[in-house]
Amino acid sequence: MRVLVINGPNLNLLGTREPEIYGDTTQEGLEALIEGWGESLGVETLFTQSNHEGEVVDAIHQADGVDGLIINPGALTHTSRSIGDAISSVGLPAVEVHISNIQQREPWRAVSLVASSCVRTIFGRGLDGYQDALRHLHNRAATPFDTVAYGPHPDNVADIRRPAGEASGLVILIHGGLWRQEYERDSTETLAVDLTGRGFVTWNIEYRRGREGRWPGSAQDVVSAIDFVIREMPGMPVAIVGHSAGGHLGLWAAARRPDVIGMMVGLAPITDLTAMAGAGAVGSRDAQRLLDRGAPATVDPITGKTMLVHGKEDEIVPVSHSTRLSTGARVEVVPGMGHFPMLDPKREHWPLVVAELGKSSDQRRSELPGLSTDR
Ligand code: CA2
Repeated sequence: MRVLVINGPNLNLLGTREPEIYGDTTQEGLEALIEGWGESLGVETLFTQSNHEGEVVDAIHQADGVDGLIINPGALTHTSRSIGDAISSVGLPAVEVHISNIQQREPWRAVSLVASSCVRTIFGRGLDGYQDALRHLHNRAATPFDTVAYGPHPDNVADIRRPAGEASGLVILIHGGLWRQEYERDSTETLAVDLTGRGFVTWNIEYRRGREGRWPGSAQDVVSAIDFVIREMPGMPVAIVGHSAGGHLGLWAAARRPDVIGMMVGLAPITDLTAMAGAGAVGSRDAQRLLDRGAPATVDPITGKTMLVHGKEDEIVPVSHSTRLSTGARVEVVPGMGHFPMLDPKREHWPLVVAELGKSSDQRRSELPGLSTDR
């Protein structure tokens, strides 16, 4: 796979000015980082940067022999119709990336004229946004999916991926990201692709975040997304896998639907908002906002049907969020692991999760009359 990375006006100044917004890595440094991220995914990366709108358009037209684009059009994002048209005209999947959080700066930056020509817009994640964009392009090439609306809000969507043969069960994935606007379902996509390859239908959900989300918005959407898919697939064994804040949402939602959820897996889940709010670390302010809006201080496992997997070295959500629930859940503490490797199906925790999901769907199929148990 080959991906062309296009950076627009002023991005050649990276690392020289406004480090509080754009960091201190130079354009050259950024391109070296992206090249390395590409190599670890088996994706070849090509680069171009221009301060001129017409040259950005030309670069898109000339993107021969590439399978996807990553584009940060700089301030042209907010003014250029021709860049969006050029992207649409070449018919390549393009991911729009912004280093800064364009939703939380001047109002004119929140408007993107290229977004509707792109398959995803990633913003406010710093340089990591480029890595996430590469991963998204890689995942979308690996397994086809459909995006389905489960409710009226633009964030009420989920990606469904279906296995080649008969499905052994349904896994609902809930991404994390502290209920913030800038973190979306691309983070759980690699797990969804892996599980689909193992015979599960996967339903990787989006939900309202930020001001419209948090509590109760995010939680209401998660329940709607679950109800929607189980109505569509009656009799299918159902499991939830939620990471971080998605673990919090999953544990809460699973407790609301205990008879339909066969297994709840929390990957580095947040289970105690009071502890998180008081820690004075990343996520404290976010947890406090949920508490202020009436979220329950703690979430509990559904006994006998919950597995919590947590890295001992988790730098965002301390392992105590899982170990405090070890009487009601199977808790696996993984030595030497942090918060984000939980999203990598190549890591050592994943076979444990896969085995648990398989066991629970086999058991569910044997309980449900009329469903064949042999696959
Ligand atoms: O956040 C982003 O990545 C932007 O696309 C960057 C553009 C800005 O106009 C967009 O609204 C958001 C500007 C790039 C300016 O880059 C500089 C880098 C270092 C020093 C000064 C400017």
